[in-house]
Amino acid sequence: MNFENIILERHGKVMLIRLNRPNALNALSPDLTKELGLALDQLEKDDEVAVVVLTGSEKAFAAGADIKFMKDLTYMDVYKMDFITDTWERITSFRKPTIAAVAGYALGGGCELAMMCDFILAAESAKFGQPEINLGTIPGAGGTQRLTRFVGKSKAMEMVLTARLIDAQEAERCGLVSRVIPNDKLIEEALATAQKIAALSMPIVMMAKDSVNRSYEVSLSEGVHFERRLFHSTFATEDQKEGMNAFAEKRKPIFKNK
Ligand code: DAK
Repeated sequence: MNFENIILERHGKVMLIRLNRPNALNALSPDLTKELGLALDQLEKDDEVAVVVLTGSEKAFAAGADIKFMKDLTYMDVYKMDFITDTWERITSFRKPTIAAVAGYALGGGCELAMMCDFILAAESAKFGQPEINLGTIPGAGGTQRLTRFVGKSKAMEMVLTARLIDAQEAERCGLVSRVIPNDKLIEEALATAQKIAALSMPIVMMAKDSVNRSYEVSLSEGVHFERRLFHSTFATEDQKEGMNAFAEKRKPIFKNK
């Protein structure tokens, strides 16, 4: 399938998706988010793809939802089209690991999209923010919820109420991103990280992702119970036998995704 607003690059078992609306700083238009959803549908079924890395350009991961598209929409328009829910959130149901590699602006919906990925690697140039308040609206793709869980109430409130942007270092300090990487190494490092995951047992990686994500939805005891059941089930896989036998035999495991 041909896409106009995203570019797909295959790197072995890793698919790099580049958001590609350079003239609008990758503003998330309906066409772009629709293409992203369709691409993820395809990649979910593709056994040759183990991990997805989502990135933008050096100047912008994404500067938010497309303001020029949104500005004249009415309440009935956004309600009837189920604006955002219909396409944007596909990435949150994607079962394989997703890494956001963020350089430049990740604002509004751009920050929200990055937070929907499993983890964020930030270039030194990255700037995160939820500036919707300046436009007379509020975050609509999970910003008030996910940001608060990641960085805590005080910083989330300040960012949402004042539109203050935070840089990569501050984002790392407060737990929004997992690591800060030199600008010229971002994609290389994101791909290397993704390759490391792609070399592991895919079903076990998916269980680990499922279990971490569960912690955001349920109580601690329910979450630990869920984890325990998945942990037990790993012992029904050939890859668990291979992983532990390889350790005992002092060799590298060869996982078969079984
Ligand atoms: N939408 C559309 N176009 C955008 C854009 C955006 N979000 N951000 C930038 N652009 C366009 C600019 O208009 C400009 O286009 P031309 O004028 O050249 O045609 C081009 O990209 C380059 O931008 P600038 O000339 O502004 O570049 P600068 O380097 O000077 O500034 C900037 C970069 C990122 C600081 C600035 O572009 C900026 O402030 N952009 C807007 C950032 C923003 O406010 N993001 C939040 C968007 S709102 C919902 C309703 C709303 C939402 C969600 C849900 N529901 C109804 C449920 C809101 C979500 C959002 O994300």
